[in-house]
Amino acid sequence: MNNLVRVSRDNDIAVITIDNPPVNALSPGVPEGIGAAIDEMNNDPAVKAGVVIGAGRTFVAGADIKEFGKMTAGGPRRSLLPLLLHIEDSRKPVVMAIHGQAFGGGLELAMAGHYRVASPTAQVGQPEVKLGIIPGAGGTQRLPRLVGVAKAVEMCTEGKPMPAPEAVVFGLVDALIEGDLLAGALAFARDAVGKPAPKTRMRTEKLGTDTDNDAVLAGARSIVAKRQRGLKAPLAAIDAIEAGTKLSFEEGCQAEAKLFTECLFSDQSKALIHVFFGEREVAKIPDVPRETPVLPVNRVAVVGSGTMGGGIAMVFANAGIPVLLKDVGQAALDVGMGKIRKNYANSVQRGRFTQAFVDERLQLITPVLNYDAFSAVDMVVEAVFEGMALKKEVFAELDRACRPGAILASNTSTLNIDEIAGATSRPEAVIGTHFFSPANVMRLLEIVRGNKSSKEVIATCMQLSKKLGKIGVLVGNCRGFVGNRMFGPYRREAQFLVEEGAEVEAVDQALVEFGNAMGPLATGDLAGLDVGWRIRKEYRHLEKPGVRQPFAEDRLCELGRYGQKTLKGWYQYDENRRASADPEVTTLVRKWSAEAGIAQREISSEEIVDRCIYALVNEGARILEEGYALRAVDIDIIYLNGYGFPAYRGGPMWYADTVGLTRVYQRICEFQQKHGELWAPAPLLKRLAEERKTFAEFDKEQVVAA
Ligand code: 3H9
Repeated sequence: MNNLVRVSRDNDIAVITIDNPPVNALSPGVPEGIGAAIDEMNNDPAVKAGVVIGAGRTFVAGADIKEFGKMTAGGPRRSLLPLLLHIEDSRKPVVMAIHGQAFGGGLELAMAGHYRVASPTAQVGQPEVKLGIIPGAGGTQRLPRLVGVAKAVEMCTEGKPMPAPEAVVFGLVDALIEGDLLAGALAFARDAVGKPAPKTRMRTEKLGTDTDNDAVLAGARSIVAKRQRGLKAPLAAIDAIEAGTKLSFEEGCQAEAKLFTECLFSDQSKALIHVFFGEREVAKIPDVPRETPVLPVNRVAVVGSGTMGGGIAMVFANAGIPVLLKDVGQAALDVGMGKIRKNYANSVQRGRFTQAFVDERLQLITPVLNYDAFSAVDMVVEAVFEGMALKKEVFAELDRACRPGAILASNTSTLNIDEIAGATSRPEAVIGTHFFSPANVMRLLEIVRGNKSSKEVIATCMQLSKKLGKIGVLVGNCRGFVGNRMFGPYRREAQFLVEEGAEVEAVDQALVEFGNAMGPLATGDLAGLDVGWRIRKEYRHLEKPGVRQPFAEDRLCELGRYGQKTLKGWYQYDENRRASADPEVTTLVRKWSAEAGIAQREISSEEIVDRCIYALVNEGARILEEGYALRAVDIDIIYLNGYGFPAYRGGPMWYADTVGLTRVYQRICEFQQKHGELWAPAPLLKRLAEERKTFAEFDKEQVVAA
């Protein structure tokens, strides 16, 4: 035994407690401790059965993910399989008592017990696929034996948690324990004494026939190919489960181990593990420590009931927070509320929410036409039309209407938050909360720190983002903040490529094959090409003379081709907004390029990807150096959650690390020679390339410096 696992006695039952905070991961020492505890139980004649339970907030969240990096760097490979066989072969029955989560190796551990009982709020799952791996401790072999092949495939490919009550229905959990879990588990264990203890690996009744399984597995492979395009782990999980249906348990475990190792050593897994820790890292702000006091956010208001405002109101309502939705006229408010109702109705239709849930949420949204009730709210999110004069007017109004201490947030995507804060007498209360469209769906929330935003306001918004189901990333106040500032050069290159001879579809296709959810030109059509056009017109005076600027999109806008909303943009659209290539666009762009003297040439998909993605990386490096993002990983998390960048590539900065910064830098220098100053390499990129370092190493240096 060791201090990570302890054994106590409740009369004739041994209680084996795993105590490895914060989540009882199976770090080195924990499996050894459990093994020793099982031995102690079996060797003690006074003990008749055992209960395994987790201390603290959870059962076991799985293998220690930090250990994977050590393994792939040449460290020892630890297998849990022998321990799990040891538990399953225990002479005395073992009851696994689950609260919180039994995830990954935690569920594999639980399945090796003879019985599983759980608190009603517990969750079980095999989320390994989200880390680019598959269950590696017999999960692909034991799970189908308990829940059947189809459910096991679903759990291992999607990685979603299953609530305990559902786990009972599927036979994964034997009983729910209301009230005290340990007391219930002890009673269950006493009842099991003297009865034959079922070993999961010996069970075959749910394994199904080859014919049934072939159909299930083929169906799952085709779903994965569509929904998890480019990901290797879900397919590997299906292969491992298939092996379990055709081979013995031992052979199935061998097949699983081989596939697990292949996945673990893949770039995809390394990227996804980077994302796992990155999502947690972004919550850490060096000068806003965890213990910073947070302000209460129990009632909020949203100003502006347009698409963004309505979506933001839904986000708060979905989190159970009452929200006032304000607009200037009844007609606008009716349209806004109508859209919210329609969105909710669609969610009910798609089975995402129940009607009762939606009814409750709608009750939480109160449409209002003035600021009268604003004195009672803790936070306001302004989401009016993107214009500085209007924003200032609204903030001056909020300053008058809101109580001291209320947070005044702006959903601006481009404007200067300090200038907005200047319209109030309390700039310390002002902050940017940049939601992404559709706000009720997209996970990203850029939290824009103004010069004077107080630490309490920052800490509150960071914490609130989690409550809202968002991932909050703190960014600095520069034009476009982090996400949109980088998106500019990315979309600029996409346009340049078309102006130089690439087909519109070829540009989008290359980036979709890279793994992006959508190509840059199709994204422009979706968002509305006129949005960027208007902004560019406003900022034209800032463009450096003699530096090449893209023209195709502006010209398309001059022809009224604004994208999907006008059914014409880079593509043409039918009435259902289905896109097809538009030969007119090709003709027009070729003509404009000839007039501008731009030589036409064949462009490879490799060049398309390099130009667009390295444009992101170069701008990202500038942002990092200028301090507008805290770490490279913050930029990655922004791109994965707000811009459809493929998670299995880890984000643009991580991707650049995997390519090698020297190579990225050299390619950028080539582009600079061919295409001019817009491609001047970021000084930080140059330095890291010369020092043969990575952005990940840069992040570590930052942490040390802080
Ligand atoms: C696996 O099991 C493979 C097996 O098949 C065996 C193969 C041999 N390891 O998320 P939180 C840290 S693969 C190490 O903020 P919450 C986390 O980084 C694993 N560390 O809390 C954070 O640290 P910090 C399969 C872990 O309450 C702290 O714990 N399992 C692990 O919002 C708190 O985490 C999974 O993929 C871990 N396994 O959520 C489950 N888990 O404070 C992954 C967490 O320094 N974990 N940490 O930033 C989760 O889904 C959530 O953490 C959980 C709690 C829902 C459990």
